[in-house]
Amino acid sequence: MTTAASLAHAETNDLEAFFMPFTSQRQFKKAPRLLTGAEGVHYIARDGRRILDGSAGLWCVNAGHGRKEIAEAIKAQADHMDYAPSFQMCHPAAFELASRVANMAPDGLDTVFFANSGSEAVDTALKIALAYHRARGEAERTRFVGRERGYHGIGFGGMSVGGIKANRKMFGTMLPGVDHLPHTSDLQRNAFSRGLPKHGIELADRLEAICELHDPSTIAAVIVEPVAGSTGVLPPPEGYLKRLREICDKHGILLIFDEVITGFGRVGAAFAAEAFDVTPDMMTIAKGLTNGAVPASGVVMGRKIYDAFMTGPEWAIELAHGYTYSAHPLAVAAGLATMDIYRDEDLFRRSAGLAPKFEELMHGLKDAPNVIDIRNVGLMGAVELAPRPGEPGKRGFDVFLECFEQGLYCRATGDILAMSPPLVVQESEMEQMVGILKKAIETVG
Ligand code: PXG
Repeated sequence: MTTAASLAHAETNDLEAFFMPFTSQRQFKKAPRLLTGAEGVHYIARDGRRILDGSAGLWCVNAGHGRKEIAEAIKAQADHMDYAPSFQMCHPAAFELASRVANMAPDGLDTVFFANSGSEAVDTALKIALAYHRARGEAERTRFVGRERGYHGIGFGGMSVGGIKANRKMFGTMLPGVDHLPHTSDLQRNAFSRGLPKHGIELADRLEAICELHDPSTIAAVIVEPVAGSTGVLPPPEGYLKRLREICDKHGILLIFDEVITGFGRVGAAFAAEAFDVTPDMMTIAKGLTNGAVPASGVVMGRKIYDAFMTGPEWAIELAHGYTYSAHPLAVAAGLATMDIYRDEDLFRRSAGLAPKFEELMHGLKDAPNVIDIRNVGLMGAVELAPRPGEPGKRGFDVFLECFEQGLYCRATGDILAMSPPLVVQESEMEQMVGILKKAIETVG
């Protein structure tokens, strides 16, 4: 019989069959980093070592690992009803989760479409933008604007509006009609910023230039992460998101915030939209929606978008879009249990309360070797290292490996180390995490 305990101790003797996502396969398979347990802010490695989780998994385990309430909710749902379709049928809890999320979202965002991953949520939001304009008689609005260094997952839509070079260049074909705003990293003017950088609001004005170039009536939507995550934590310059909002409003363009990382407390409020007081027309959400326990994502939008589709005969399908697993019962059960934890433990406020200490700790790395920038907002932070000549990304990868040796899991993106601990982290655990990161940066040199 396979039990959790036997799985935890299973010997893995053939790693070849799994083509791993975003992984250096050959390096990994020579020296695999296998995790077999997780609890609170720790992973347990296969050799029994406790590894601090400095990244909340992949920015998703906001309430910490091993939450019994979530596991029990998933089990109860699986015992009761494993699966229910959400095409022309549904189950009650799906509506409850949609309401809970809508209540948590900024005023005016009150309708949720469910999908399974951030990538699917992004593709869904882009498609809804196109269909919304079309439904209102503005079918010529087909263009999208993303941003350099943006990450919106790896579907064709998300890859195309995304701006991480490495994720695009090996595939060639992209969605047509996409422009990119400049990224907001500015090490000359903003290095070692705490919170939102002072300089760069004018970068939002590039949207006006793109509007002039194509005529704004051809642009369906602008999509940005309120804080760019995967590229190495780029908080928005002061005033930048408001400026984007104004330009979108002026030209009838939908503004989409990709809150896959920033949602559910990561920046000290339910959503970045709330933290920065800018309300988009749509928000994509995933990760923290279920605490990472079951894949789930969604698009949260205003009633005006939903209502635009409610034309035609009542028996007709209003939006020809959806997934077999939209609002999957296990995901919904995990989502509801997760929402309870966020509420009962007041985790978004807790995140805001921890942020100053996190900021102080992260900026304490300033004098470590090769550090050229540190930035942070909420419980997201990054340390940027100077690349080794001719080997961009190698120094960051070496620090990542050294961290793991020393008992910390964090994410490396190029030569940037990103930290996003679970929101249940204790101050002493943040000290340990940043302490290991410091030692690793010093050891690697
Ligand atoms: N949008 C944003 C803003 C994301 O961060 C996605 C969409 C795609 O989500 P899915 O569920 O399709 O992966 C993401 C995902 C990292 C890292 O360490 C970040 C993500 C995924 C894996 C690793 O930077 N973000």
